[in-house]
Amino acid sequence: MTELEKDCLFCKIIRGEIPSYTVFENDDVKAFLDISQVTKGHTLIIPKKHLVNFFDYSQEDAARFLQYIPVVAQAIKESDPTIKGLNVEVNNGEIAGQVVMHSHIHLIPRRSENDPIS
Ligand code: IU
Repeated sequence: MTELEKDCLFCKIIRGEIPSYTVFENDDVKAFLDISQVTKGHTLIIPKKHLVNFFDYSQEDAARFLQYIPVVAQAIKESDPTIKGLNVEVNNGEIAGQVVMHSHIHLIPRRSENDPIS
């Protein structure tokens, strides 16, 4: 394990050193509830490989990890009949609002036009 992986918050979540509520998990990715949910069910999908953001992805990484976005989106929608839609958001780089430097994709369920959304 590299020093980066040892100290990375989301690598610690993958290793189970920090608790999280898992929504979906396999050998490639983990999806878990965001600690500060914009709407109920706000989920983050992260690759188990430590990639900083999309600027770090090879084509193989993209094919391997991003295929799970619709899989998790469908699972979230099917889990709650009040969910009518879902935003998929990715912040790449500090200037774009990225705070945690381990790649993550936000899945934010939408139930009404008045849902708070950041
Ligand atoms: P951002 O795209 O890097 O800005 O999003 C980081 C997200 O990680 C943000 O929505 C936080 O609420 C979330 N998060 C978390 O789920 N658990 C944590 O321990 C920390 C941040 I720190």
